[in-house]
Amino acid sequence: MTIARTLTIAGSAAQGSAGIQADLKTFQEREVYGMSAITAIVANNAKTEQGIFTQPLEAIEAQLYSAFEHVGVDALKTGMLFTQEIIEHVSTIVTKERTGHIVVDPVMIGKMGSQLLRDDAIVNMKERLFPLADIITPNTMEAAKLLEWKTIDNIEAMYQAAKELHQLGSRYVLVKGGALADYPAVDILYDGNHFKEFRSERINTIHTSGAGCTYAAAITAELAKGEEMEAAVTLAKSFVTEAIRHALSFERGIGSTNHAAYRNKKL
Ligand code: PXL
Repeated sequence: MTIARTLTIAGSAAQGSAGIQADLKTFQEREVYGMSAITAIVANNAKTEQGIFTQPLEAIEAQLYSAFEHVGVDALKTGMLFTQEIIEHVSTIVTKERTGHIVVDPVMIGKMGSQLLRDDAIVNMKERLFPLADIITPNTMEAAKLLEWKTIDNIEAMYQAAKELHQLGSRYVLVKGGALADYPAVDILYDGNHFKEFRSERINTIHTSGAGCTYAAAITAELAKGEEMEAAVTLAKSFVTEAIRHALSFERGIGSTNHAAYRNKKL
């Protein structure tokens, strides 16, 4: 039996909702084979002084080669890369391996406030990683930061941002508007010629940890299976909308998106 193969290169989110954990759960739900290369361990905890444990470059490299050499990769996604050195190293290896599809989720700050990308590494992400990407998936905050704009707080600005971000070299740009107040959840996909809007109703919940990771992981899974980009984003948008609609509260602040919700909806 064969199965589409996916790899996430990202941080481990110990509380289980985001990062590697969200990606692997999503891969499983979408029936692709999931692999991981952990760049850092994020374990925010009031009892410890440190919440981020970056992995050595050799450990990241070893994980990447395990995936590429022992299994092969049809599509990969990057999430938390944190430092200039990690971005440079991952970009070099990914270029050499000439992998299938590449989804770059330029995560910068987690829902719990963890810093996931150092400020001095934004330039490396733009210059080294974006040109390799089939799609980049910034939210409005990340898009503004990438473009050095103050804010993006309306849909017209999202269109303009998609246009300008496309010039950084990815095949597609998806600007995600989930954080825009007073609008439905609108995302804008741009391929350099055409725009396409994806809309879903706004769901009133604070339990959205992992939403961005889950969305990008679902896109990665569909691309690995050979779907076209628009179809991949359409499916992924439904997947993440259901994950937010049926989000999990653990009654201790922000809870988790529910990765099993889309499957249950289909039953
Ligand atoms: O949701 C963004 C995110 C990505 N990656 C890791 C995280 C988080 C949020 O907490 O911890 C590792």
